[in-house]
Amino acid sequence: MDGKIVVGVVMGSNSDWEVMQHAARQLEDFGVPYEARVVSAHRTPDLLFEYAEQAEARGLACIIAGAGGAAHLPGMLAAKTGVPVLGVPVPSKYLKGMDSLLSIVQMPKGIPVATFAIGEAGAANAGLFAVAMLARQDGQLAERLRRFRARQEAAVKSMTLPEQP
Ligand code: RP5
Repeated sequence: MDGKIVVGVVMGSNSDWEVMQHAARQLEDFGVPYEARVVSAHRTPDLLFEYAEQAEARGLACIIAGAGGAAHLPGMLAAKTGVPVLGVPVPSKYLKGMDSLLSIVQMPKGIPVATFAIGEAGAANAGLFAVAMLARQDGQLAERLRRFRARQEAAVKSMTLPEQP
Protein backbone atom coordinates (compact mmCIF):
# COMPACT_ATOMS: atom_id res chain seq x y z
CA MET A 1 0.00 0.00 0.00
CA ASP A 2 1.55 3.33 -1.03
CA GLY A 3 -0.87 5.58 0.87
CA LYS A 4 -3.19 6.08 -2.10
CA ILE A 5 -6.85 5.77 -1.11
CA VAL A 6 -8.20 2.44 -2.36
CA VAL A 7 -11.47 2.05 -0.45
CA GLY A 8 -14.33 4.52 -0.13
CA VAL A 9 -16.55 4.20 2.94
CA VAL A 10 -19.69 6.20 2.27
CA MET A 11 -22.91 6.58 4.21
CA GLY A 12 -26.21 8.39 3.90
CA SER A 13 -25.85 10.43 7.10
CA ASN A 14 -23.40 11.09 9.88
CA SER A 15 -25.86 9.20 12.08
CA ASP A 16 -24.66 6.05 10.23
CA TRP A 17 -21.10 6.53 11.48
CA GLU A 18 -21.73 4.67 14.74
CA VAL A 19 -22.18 1.54 12.61
CA MET A 20 -19.92 2.38 9.66
CA GLN A 21 -16.93 3.17 11.85
CA HIS A 22 -16.60 -0.60 12.29
CA ALA A 23 -15.79 -0.94 8.57
CA ALA A 24 -13.33 1.94 8.83
CA ARG A 25 -11.69 0.41 11.88
CA GLN A 26 -10.94 -2.85 10.06
CA LEU A 27 -9.37 -0.97 7.16
CA GLU A 28 -7.33 1.09 9.59
CA ASP A 29 -6.18 -1.98 11.53
CA PHE A 30 -4.96 -3.60 8.31
CA GLY A 31 -3.31 -0.40 7.08
CA VAL A 32 -5.59 -0.03 4.07
CA PRO A 33 -5.85 3.63 2.98
CA TYR A 34 -9.51 4.65 2.90
CA GLU A 35 -11.70 7.72 2.97
CA ALA A 36 -15.01 8.18 4.81
CA ARG A 37 -17.70 10.44 3.31
CA VAL A 38 -21.35 11.32 3.84
CA VAL A 39 -23.17 10.97 0.52
CA SER A 40 -26.95 10.80 0.61
CA ALA A 41 -28.80 9.20 -2.30
CA HIS A 42 -31.94 11.26 -1.85
CA ARG A 43 -30.58 14.42 -0.20
CA THR A 44 -27.42 14.87 -2.28
CA PRO A 45 -28.13 12.93 -5.49
CA ASP A 46 -25.73 15.05 -7.57
CA LEU A 47 -22.91 14.36 -5.12
CA LEU A 48 -23.71 10.65 -5.31
CA PHE A 49 -23.42 10.73 -9.11
CA GLU A 50 -20.18 12.70 -8.93
CA TYR A 51 -18.65 10.32 -6.36
CA ALA A 52 -19.62 7.25 -8.36
CA GLU A 53 -18.50 8.69 -11.68
CA GLN A 54 -15.04 9.56 -10.33
CA ALA A 55 -14.50 6.37 -8.29
CA GLU A 56 -12.81 4.32 -11.00
CA ALA A 57 -10.46 7.07 -12.19
CA ARG A 58 -9.54 7.83 -8.58
CA GLY A 59 -8.36 4.23 -8.19
CA LEU A 60 -10.92 2.97 -5.72
CA ALA A 61 -10.88 -0.84 -5.61
CA CYS A 62 -14.27 -0.98 -3.91
CA ILE A 63 -16.84 1.17 -2.17
CA ILE A 64 -18.40 0.20 1.14
CA ALA A 65 -21.77 1.94 1.29
CA GLY A 66 -24.00 2.01 4.36
CA ALA A 67 -27.49 3.43 4.62
CA GLY A 68 -30.67 3.00 6.60
CA GLY A 69 -34.39 2.94 5.78
CA ALA A 70 -35.15 3.01 2.04
CA ALA A 71 -31.44 2.44 1.53
CA HIS A 72 -30.86 3.16 -2.15
CA LEU A 73 -27.31 4.52 -1.74
CA PRO A 74 -25.45 1.24 -2.45
CA GLY A 75 -27.68 0.35 -5.41
CA MET A 76 -27.45 3.79 -7.00
CA LEU A 77 -23.67 3.86 -6.58
CA ALA A 78 -23.46 0.42 -8.20
CA ALA A 79 -25.63 1.69 -11.05
CA LYS A 80 -23.20 4.54 -11.75
CA THR A 81 -19.80 2.80 -11.41
CA GLY A 82 -18.12 -0.46 -12.30
CA VAL A 83 -16.26 -0.39 -8.97
CA PRO A 84 -17.62 -3.20 -6.74
CA VAL A 85 -20.05 -1.95 -4.09
CA LEU A 86 -20.35 -3.63 -0.69
CA GLY A 87 -23.64 -2.69 0.96
CA VAL A 88 -24.14 -2.39 4.72
CA PRO A 89 -27.72 -2.17 6.05
CA VAL A 90 -27.76 0.35 8.90
CA PRO A 91 -30.33 -0.35 11.64
CA SER A 92 -33.32 1.98 11.39
CA LYS A 93 -35.55 3.35 14.13
CA TYR A 94 -38.86 1.68 13.30
CA LEU A 95 -38.04 -1.48 11.33
CA LYS A 96 -34.69 -2.21 13.00
CA GLY A 97 -32.82 -2.38 9.71
CA MET A 98 -35.00 -4.99 7.96
CA ASP A 99 -36.03 -2.17 5.61
CA SER A 100 -32.36 -1.30 5.00
CA LEU A 101 -31.43 -4.97 4.45
CA LEU A 102 -34.21 -5.67 1.96
CA SER A 103 -33.61 -2.38 0.11
CA ILE A 104 -29.94 -3.26 -0.36
CA VAL A 105 -30.06 -7.02 -0.89
CA GLN A 106 -32.99 -7.18 -3.32
CA MET A 107 -31.18 -5.66 -6.29
CA PRO A 108 -32.80 -6.66 -9.56
CA LYS A 109 -30.63 -8.80 -11.84
CA GLY A 110 -27.89 -6.90 -13.66
CA ILE A 111 -26.50 -4.47 -11.07
CA PRO A 112 -25.10 -6.39 -8.09
CA VAL A 113 -24.45 -5.09 -4.60
CA ALA A 114 -22.64 -7.48 -2.24
CA THR A 115 -24.83 -7.21 0.85
CA PHE A 116 -23.66 -7.74 4.41
CA ALA A 117 -25.43 -8.28 7.73
CA ILE A 118 -27.40 -5.53 9.45
CA GLY A 119 -25.32 -3.30 11.70
CA GLU A 120 -21.93 -3.52 13.31
CA ALA A 121 -21.05 -7.09 12.24
CA GLY A 122 -22.00 -6.31 8.65
CA ALA A 123 -19.89 -3.16 8.63
CA ALA A 124 -16.88 -4.94 10.12
CA ASN A 125 -17.26 -7.84 7.69
CA ALA A 126 -17.52 -5.45 4.74
CA GLY A 127 -14.18 -3.99 5.88
CA LEU A 128 -12.69 -7.47 6.18
CA PHE A 129 -14.08 -8.45 2.78
CA ALA A 130 -12.41 -5.41 1.21
CA VAL A 131 -9.15 -6.43 2.90
CA ALA A 132 -9.51 -9.97 1.53
CA MET A 133 -10.09 -8.68 -2.01
CA LEU A 134 -7.08 -6.37 -1.85
CA ALA A 135 -4.95 -9.12 -0.30
CA ARG A 136 -5.16 -11.14 -3.54
CA GLN A 137 -2.72 -8.62 -5.06
CA ASP A 138 -0.75 -7.80 -1.92
CA GLY A 139 1.29 -10.46 -0.14
CA GLN A 140 1.89 -8.40 3.01
CA LEU A 141 -1.80 -7.73 3.41
CA ALA A 142 -2.55 -11.43 2.86
CA GLU A 143 -0.09 -12.28 5.64
CA ARG A 144 -1.75 -9.77 7.99
CA LEU A 145 -5.14 -11.31 7.23
CA ARG A 146 -3.76 -14.81 7.87
CA ARG A 147 -2.39 -13.67 11.25
CA PHE A 148 -5.69 -11.96 12.15
CA ARG A 149 -7.55 -15.19 11.53
CA ALA A 150 -5.00 -17.20 13.50
CA ARG A 151 -5.45 -14.84 16.48
CA GLN A 152 -9.21 -15.20 16.21
CA GLU A 153 -8.91 -18.98 16.10
CA ALA A 154 -6.62 -19.01 19.14
CA ALA A 155 -9.04 -16.77 21.06
CA VAL A 156 -11.94 -19.14 20.42
CA LYS A 157 -9.86 -22.21 21.33
CA SER A 158 -8.97 -20.67 24.67
CA MET A 159 -12.60 -19.87 25.55
CA THR A 160 -13.85 -21.48 28.73
CA LEU A 161 -17.33 -22.09 30.10
CA PRO A 162 -18.61 -22.08 33.70
CA GLU A 163 -18.31 -25.36 35.60
CA GLN A 164 -20.98 -27.82 34.47
CA PRO A 165 -23.07 -29.66 37.15
C1 RP5 B 1 -30.64 7.44 5.56
O1 RP5 B 1 -31.55 7.90 6.49
C2 RP5 B 1 -29.32 7.42 6.28
O2 RP5 B 1 -28.49 6.44 5.72
C3 RP5 B 1 -29.68 7.15 7.71
O3 RP5 B 1 -29.51 5.78 8.05
C4 RP5 B 1 -31.15 7.51 7.77
C5 RP5 B 1 -31.45 8.59 8.78
O4 RP5 B 1 -30.69 9.74 8.49
P1 RP5 B 1 -30.67 10.98 9.49
O5 RP5 B 1 -32.09 11.43 9.62
O6 RP5 B 1 -30.13 10.47 10.80
O7 RP5 B 1 -29.76 12.01 8.86
O8 RP5 B 1 -30.56 8.26 4.46
